[in-house]
Amino acid sequence: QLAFDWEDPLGTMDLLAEDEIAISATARAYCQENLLPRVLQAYRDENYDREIQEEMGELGLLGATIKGYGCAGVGNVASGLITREVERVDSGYRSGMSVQSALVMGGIEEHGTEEQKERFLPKMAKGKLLGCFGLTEPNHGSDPGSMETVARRHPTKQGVFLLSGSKTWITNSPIADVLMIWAKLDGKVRGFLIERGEVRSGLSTPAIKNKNGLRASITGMILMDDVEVPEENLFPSVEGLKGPFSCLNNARYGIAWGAMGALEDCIDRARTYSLERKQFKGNPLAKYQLIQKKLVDASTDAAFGLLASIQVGRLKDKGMALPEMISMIKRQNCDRALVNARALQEIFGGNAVSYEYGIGRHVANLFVTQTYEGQSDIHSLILGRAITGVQAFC
Ligand code: TGC
Ligand code: FAD
Repeated sequence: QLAFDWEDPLGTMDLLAEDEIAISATARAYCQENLLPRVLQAYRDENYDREIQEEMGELGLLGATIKGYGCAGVGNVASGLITREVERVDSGYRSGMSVQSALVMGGIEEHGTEEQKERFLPKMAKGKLLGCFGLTEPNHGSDPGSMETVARRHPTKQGVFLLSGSKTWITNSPIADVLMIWAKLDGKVRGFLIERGEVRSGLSTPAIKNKNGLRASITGMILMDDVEVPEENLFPSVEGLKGPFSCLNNARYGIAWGAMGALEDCIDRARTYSLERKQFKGNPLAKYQLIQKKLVDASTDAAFGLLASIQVGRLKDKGMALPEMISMIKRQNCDRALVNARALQEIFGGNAVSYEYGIGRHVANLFVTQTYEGQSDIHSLILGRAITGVQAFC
């Protein structure tokens, strides 16, 4: 007997292979049993538990699409399903994982030498080495092409570069072992890997405290004053912004999935609350049409967002996903998740203000997901350029 399933309104399970369903179930069990019980305290204390990366590593969740080097080698839809489950708990946990997996491991896989891959990827896959991705600077966020961080050749030591400049709003930076830094060498953007354990001077990574969103992840700056980096830690072939942007394609794709996980959790929480909370003659809030409409709007956007993510994931597996497609799902899913989460928050009345109900945490987090990896209006301009052929950035 077919029946409408409010948790999967458009029957997306039918589009998934058996192994994808199994991977999603494993990720869900881990996230609900191990991350959910921690998140309230972590969010209150603004604390990121470093062990989470090792737990994820044990389960094969880190760098999951990479083939070899101790990684699981799963498809892009399976990887999206993992991301969705992590962000169902909290965007901050997904952030820590995305930076490790999509940005740093993905960047090394795409641009690194064979020696760099062997040196870093197996330990990163186990969560033993933690990475961060340094692109944004205090004066250049949406426009990283104007970055001021520079690399120059050491005046006396052969095969050594000196990195100077500052990066800000960098997820994982205060605790990262491997810092992927994008800097200009002879005027061209190049990628360098700083190994914290090898640095003798000139590097500091202060945490940025008192955030009002993403409090369960750790964020900081990267301050560099002639930090020595050996030549073997330079990406040898990639030059220009396509270096960092190709890493961002993978991370933006993951965020599109993750935002749907957060929205689905908001729907679940708001639905339960609306059935339990009674106002006016003992009626549950769920009986009122305005409440129902909020739930319907959110469910529809979550279901459509999921379908779009699956489609782009299938194309990605075939090497046919274009950056513009990823911009479209990143922008749409983050925007719709934020708008709907904000509307669902109203269902909780005054209780929405309490940490215990979880909805305010998602709303605050979803503002950040709409902002990082290209703020939504920036993705509008990327898509506007693709549609009209005219660029409107400046
Ligand atoms: P533009 O002229 O458009 O492009 C410069 C070069 O880059 C190439 N390119 C891409 N390559 C691969 N994938 C993409 N998505 C690419 N987009 C551009 C392009 O082909 C060109 O190559 P070439 O060979 O001709 O040099 O560059 P622009 O300076 O005009 O860029 C404008 C714009 C808006 C597209 C870009 O700057 C942008 O996307 N800004 C947003 C910045 C951003 O997303 N920052 C993210 C920082 S990392 C982060 O937020 C991590 S949060 C992680 C977490 O905690 O989860
Ligand atoms: P700005 O570039 O100053 O933009 C401000 C506003 O102006 C935005 O709304 C933007 O859309 C708009 N705007 C800018 N230019 C235009 C234009 N031409 N036309 C119309 N509107 C425009 N970065 C990293 O490199 N690594 C990380 O790990 C990382 N993690 C982060 C974690 C957190 C918690 C946060 C908050 C940010 C993180 N970021 C990271 C930085 C993030 O990518 C940037 O904040 C983002 O790219 C926006 O840059 P900005 O903050 O400088 O804003």
